[in-house]
Amino acid sequence: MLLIREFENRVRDRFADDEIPGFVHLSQGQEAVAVGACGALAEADYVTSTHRAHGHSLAKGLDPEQLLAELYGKEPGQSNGRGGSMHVADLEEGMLGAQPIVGASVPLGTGAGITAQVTGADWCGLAFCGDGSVAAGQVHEAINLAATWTLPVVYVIENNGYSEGMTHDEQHNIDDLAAMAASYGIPGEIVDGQDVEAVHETVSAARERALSGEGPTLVEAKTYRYRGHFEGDEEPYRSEAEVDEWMAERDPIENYVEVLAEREELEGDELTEMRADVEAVVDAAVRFARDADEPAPEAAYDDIFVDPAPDVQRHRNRMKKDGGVSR
Ligand SMILES: Cc1ncc(C[n+]2csc(CCOP(=O)(O)OP(=O)(O)O)c2C)c(N)n1
Ligand SMILES: [Mg+2]
Repeated sequence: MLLIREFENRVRDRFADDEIPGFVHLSQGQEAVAVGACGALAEADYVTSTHRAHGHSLAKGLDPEQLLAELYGKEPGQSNGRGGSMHVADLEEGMLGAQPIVGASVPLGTGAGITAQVTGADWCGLAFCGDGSVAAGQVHEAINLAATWTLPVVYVIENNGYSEGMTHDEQHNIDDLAAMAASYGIPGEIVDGQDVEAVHETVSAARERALSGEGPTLVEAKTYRYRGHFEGDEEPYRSEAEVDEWMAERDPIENYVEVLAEREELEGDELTEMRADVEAVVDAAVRFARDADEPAPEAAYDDIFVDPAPDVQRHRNRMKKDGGVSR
């Protein structure tokens, strides 16, 4: 959680200084969901993510230097700098991809479940999605399919109370999104998304259920994002007091530090050392990303479909007034 928090502090600052191109969406405040959920997974499991993917990526084990290089659009990034913040993918680490299309992480997670079932694999898929995505049609289709086919998938809704500038009530007619689970005939679990151990426990049980052939679980983690929807968001839809209150009362890191201290599981300088280690890791990541090479201009056409599929071209020709003769 410390690594995610500090990594995103750097992303915030480097973005403000024009070093990171494109858009960035930070997940600060939601670290316990990413860490609790990914910590419950095995290395072989696959996750799918959203436009707010840095925390999920780091928690799944992606290399911070490579991840920051990807955000910088540099060649050593996981997608060779072609993806950036909203398209991070690393198949070796089990990260099937951040999806900027709201809701798209869910059918991708169902797809992982189909693959696992068809191949008889002993891993499962976990799809993160936001509260806003639950209002999208493809999300219901994908969860319904997984429920009907008893696929090994865990769906984790990060309910941070906002979908861009829309509040929960402007978008949903139910208070708890986990209640949707009843319509698919699967368990729906509500968990405190600021409590890393609670998330870990809930997702562990859901994973166990998935792997034992009982099918998917819908987990709703109630959480909060500290930063705007994107960096630069003026946030007219909420008050500073609301943000301050969550930061002061419900911070997942500070609260867990207290829990560990009470249990005497955090001793002496351990926390200070951990913070220093994290600083060193993110400092190195910034240096790495800054110094990394840009992709070569001549590589712009690598990894893309240059020629349209033959069928598409045939249909397009039929639509031309001269029947495509001029081609
Ligand atoms: C299909 C689609 N519609 C709209 C958008 C624009 N958009 C990007 S993020 C977002 C809000 C998503 O809210 P939520 O799912 O709650 O995720 P959060 O941003 O809170 O993490 C919207 C509407 C999009 N990217 N894709
Ligand atoms: Mg949201």
